[in-house]
Amino acid sequence: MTPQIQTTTQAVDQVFFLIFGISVVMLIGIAAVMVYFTVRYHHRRHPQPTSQVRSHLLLEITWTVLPTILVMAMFYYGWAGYLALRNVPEGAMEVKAVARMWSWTFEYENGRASERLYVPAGRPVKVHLVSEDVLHSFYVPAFRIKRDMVPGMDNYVWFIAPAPGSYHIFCAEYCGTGHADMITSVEALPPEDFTAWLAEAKDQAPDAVELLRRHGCLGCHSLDGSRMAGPSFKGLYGREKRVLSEGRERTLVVDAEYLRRSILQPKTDVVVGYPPIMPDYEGRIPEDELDAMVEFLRTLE
Ligand SMILES: [Cu+2]
Repeated sequence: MTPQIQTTTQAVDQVFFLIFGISVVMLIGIAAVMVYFTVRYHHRRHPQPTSQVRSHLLLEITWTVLPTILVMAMFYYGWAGYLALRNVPEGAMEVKAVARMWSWTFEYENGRASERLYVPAGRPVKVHLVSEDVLHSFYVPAFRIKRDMVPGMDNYVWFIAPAPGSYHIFCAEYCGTGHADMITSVEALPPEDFTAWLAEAKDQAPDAVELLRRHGCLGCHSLDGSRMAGPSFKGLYGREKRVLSEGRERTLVVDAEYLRRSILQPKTDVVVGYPPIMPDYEGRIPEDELDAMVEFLRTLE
């Protein structure tokens, strides 16, 4: 990597402080002149208007040209900063960020997936933004990047984590009940640690819990019986549940067939007391992974 790359943090901060600086000078300057004029030209000192000036060409030009230069400068640096955010440096590592109600999955080029975004420190990372359901927004305050994730639309951000450490990722677009649960992090590792992390577990098949996490199930369903946006997985299998099917309530016993149906078409039989908000997973989960997850849920009775 070239050491001269400007980071997104630098690109945004420079523009921010420029505009902030201009604003402070204007605020203080205008307020000071206003106060001075209020005192200096108070009507008790000047009961009658004394000035006969109708227009003043030089003044008119000055207060037209100066602000124009100022706002054009702000525009120029703002545009340059925007381009810096859109032009990904060469050699960036590519990752796919998948957002859904209400969890994140990060997928790497070698097929590894994780809930947190692991990156090598000091290297540019390009993040492809994919939403599986509604509007979300990928927001990392530490790197000054925030970009909406629109279903069906390709988008991206890039950043460099300057040093190893943990940096917050938020969803910055209100996306429903579990919106506040969409907190995760960028975990920047020293490059050699990252390479080791990426290689590890590459060949071993993900276990069922990992699959549940990867497909976002654990964003709404707990494994320990605690109540989240959806019913807990614990103690589900084999129990009788009151469900709402096409508007009428009925009782059914949770079996493998019901679990399958509730993943693929969750709105068919919704457990009473929970809103029908889970998205359909029809066609989005490979058959063998679905089997593994259902099999695992049966063991949680
Ligand atoms: Cu969201």
